[in-house]
Amino acid sequence: MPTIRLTLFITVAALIATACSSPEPKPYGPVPTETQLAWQRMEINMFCHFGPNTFTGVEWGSGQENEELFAPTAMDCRQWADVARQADMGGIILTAKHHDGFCLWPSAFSSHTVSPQQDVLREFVDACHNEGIKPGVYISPWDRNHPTYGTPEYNTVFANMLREVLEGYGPFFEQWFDGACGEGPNGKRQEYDWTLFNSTVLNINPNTIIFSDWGPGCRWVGNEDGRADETCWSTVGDSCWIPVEADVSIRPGWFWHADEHPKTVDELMEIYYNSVGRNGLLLLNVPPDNRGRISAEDSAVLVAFKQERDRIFSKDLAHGAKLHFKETILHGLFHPGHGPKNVLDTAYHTYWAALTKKAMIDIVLDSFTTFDIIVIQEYIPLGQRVYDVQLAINEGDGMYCQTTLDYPLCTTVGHKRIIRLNESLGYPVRTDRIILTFRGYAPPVINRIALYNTQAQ
Ligand code: FUL
Repeated sequence: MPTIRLTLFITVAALIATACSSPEPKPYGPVPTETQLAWQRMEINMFCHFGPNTFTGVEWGSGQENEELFAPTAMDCRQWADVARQADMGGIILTAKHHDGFCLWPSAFSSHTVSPQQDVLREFVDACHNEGIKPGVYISPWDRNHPTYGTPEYNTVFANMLREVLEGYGPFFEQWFDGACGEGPNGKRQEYDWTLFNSTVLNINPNTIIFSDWGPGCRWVGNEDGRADETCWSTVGDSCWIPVEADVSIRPGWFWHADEHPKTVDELMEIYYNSVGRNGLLLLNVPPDNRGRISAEDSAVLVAFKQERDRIFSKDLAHGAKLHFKETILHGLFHPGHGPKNVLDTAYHTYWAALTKKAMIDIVLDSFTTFDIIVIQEYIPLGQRVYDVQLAINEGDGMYCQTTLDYPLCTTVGHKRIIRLNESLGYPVRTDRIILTFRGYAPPVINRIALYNTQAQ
């Protein structure tokens, strides 16, 4: 047998032996906790900035505002939860304390709060539970009101506030810690005791995702435009899984202001592609107005945003496709029970687990089909592995490579990658067969590949 064929034979035999001896693929690198996985799969959540700023027109209150200024005329937290549900957002995070220090619950640790009769946090949590929405909470460490801010004593005050909120109103699916650290009334900046803050939260609610600039539950995307990078890893170093959360407001400001208006559906779709479509979770701020309700303008655009996602993503053009392997015997090998056909179903826990770090999938469609979106999902319970994806298609008279190593279809995939071909290639594709080639730091594990046409009626 010539050497080359012998080598091929030995390689294939070794791969088959590997497949048979290790039927279940093992995790690679850091992986999400179950809580992080459930959080990532929420994909879009609502942020609600609400407080004295809603009535004064500023974005950062001084902390000296009169408590009576906070006077919503027709507050209805159930309406917030109802709007969130209609827009397919499974969680809402409320600013229970913003930088002005005003507490939306009657805290025993501050004199700058709502009255016990006006406990917004209570109404919010109850409304979320009644409407099947998960409540989350933003409690700003920066406090422009508290007399102890800027002294070591404040860290204890803040931990007490956390305990008071989490024990009295929790559990919360997410604890949001803003990174801002300004001066307090004494002109001093606080040295935050993050170890104390995080341990206080996790000792009370171990299943809370803690957001901050660096985690530990999830981390800030690095801008306030809702935009993740093209290359977006949920892994940090060799040992941490800290996925990205992309926050942005539906309006120019974080708080409601009478003269501001919401973004358009097209702008929200762009944000969606750049956040959820790049392995991030989108946290979309929808600020209640001075009545204490989400404005009709904002809820209308949110519902239209959901309808637009449904319109585009309800018809998977790869549904019912066939898969070819004969030309890619080496790259077509997979773990028993985890074959490539699993990428075509919608079940989350079925996936294709390749045996080689470079792996191909060859999808044959029923007929020539036009599409301008490819969605790919890695099965992240086994880690994030892929760093390069290439595309080749049948152009009618044979396979043609659309992308190259220099200009791959995408780099990272992660939980969800939505590739807009009009952006990456400059045009939609019309074909009856596509081959995707994945390169990973470990053999790729893919649970979904789908094709869509944004122009379809
Ligand atoms: C920022 C804050 O300073 C803004 O007021 C807002 O809360 C935003 C979400 O985070 O850092």
